[in-house]
Amino acid sequence: MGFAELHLHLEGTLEPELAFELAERNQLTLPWRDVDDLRSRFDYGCLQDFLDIYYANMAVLRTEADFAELTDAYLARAARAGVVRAEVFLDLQAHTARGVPAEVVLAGVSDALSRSEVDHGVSSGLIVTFLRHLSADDAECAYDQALATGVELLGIGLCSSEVGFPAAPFAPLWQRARADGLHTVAHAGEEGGPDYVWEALRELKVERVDHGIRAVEDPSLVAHLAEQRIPLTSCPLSNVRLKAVPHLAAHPLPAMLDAGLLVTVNSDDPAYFGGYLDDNLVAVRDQFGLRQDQLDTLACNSIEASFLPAAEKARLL
Ligand code: ES4
Ligand code: ZN
Repeated sequence: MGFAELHLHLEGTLEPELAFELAERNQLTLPWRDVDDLRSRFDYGCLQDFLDIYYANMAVLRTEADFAELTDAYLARAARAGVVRAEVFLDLQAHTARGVPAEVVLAGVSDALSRSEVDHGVSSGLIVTFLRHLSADDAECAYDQALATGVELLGIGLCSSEVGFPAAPFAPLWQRARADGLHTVAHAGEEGGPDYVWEALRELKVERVDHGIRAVEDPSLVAHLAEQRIPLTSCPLSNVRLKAVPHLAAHPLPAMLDAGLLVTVNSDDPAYFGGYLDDNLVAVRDQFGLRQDQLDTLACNSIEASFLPAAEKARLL
């Protein structure tokens, strides 16, 4: 059975080799000597350490072709990982803020996504993610720009620095997107505790929670998530690299499965965290000795948690 990848930042699929190739093509200088120097920095103390490098590397993405190439490279790799459905995140504001127009970004990404079913056998959808360290006004403005391009969106999401940046100010935008017929998600409970997950559910009324691993610290939240079948898109290798967990053995994935949560495995920023969806699955299978029926549950969960229409889900299950 195939997997749906539901927590994947397109910018986080920028492999060092492609970053240097694009830098040369666009006559830009990256702040690293070479590919090895960049890779040597992939040992982060926390989420912010990673985000600093992630935003710096994005500077090389300038043209429609750059965005299409990045997206297509991910889809090709995802297909090899067993992905049949990809609902991908795009940090639009990180590009418009440095002068790349929304039309350029979205034209490149949507061009690659529109070919993905035929070229790679991967059905796809695009979720524009807003940066929670910027204002809600900035997010509204980016949403307007995205809609103005006419590119079809599957949903909106919230990401970037979590702790100290409340989600509540974004509630009007989430309400607006829902009224526009879009799906809504948000990162919560990665570095922040269970309160951040409650806030995403109560204030933003999200359909899915990205990460959400710290929900396990609050039994009443676990009960609510299980009862409502609200999906949690966990990213084990990401959590290890960003020190959200001290080591893989301490990851709550088995506890989440045992609690009957609709948990999925995803790769987050695979170029930065040591692997794609298949690498994440192998890591948790080997660490926890997951049985085939548990791996099947993860695959079924991912399809169920996707935003595909019911008939499409039934076809893939
Ligand atoms: C992210 Cl791991 C993670 N957390 C929050 N925001 C992000 N953007 C890209 N990766
Ligand atoms: Zn993420």
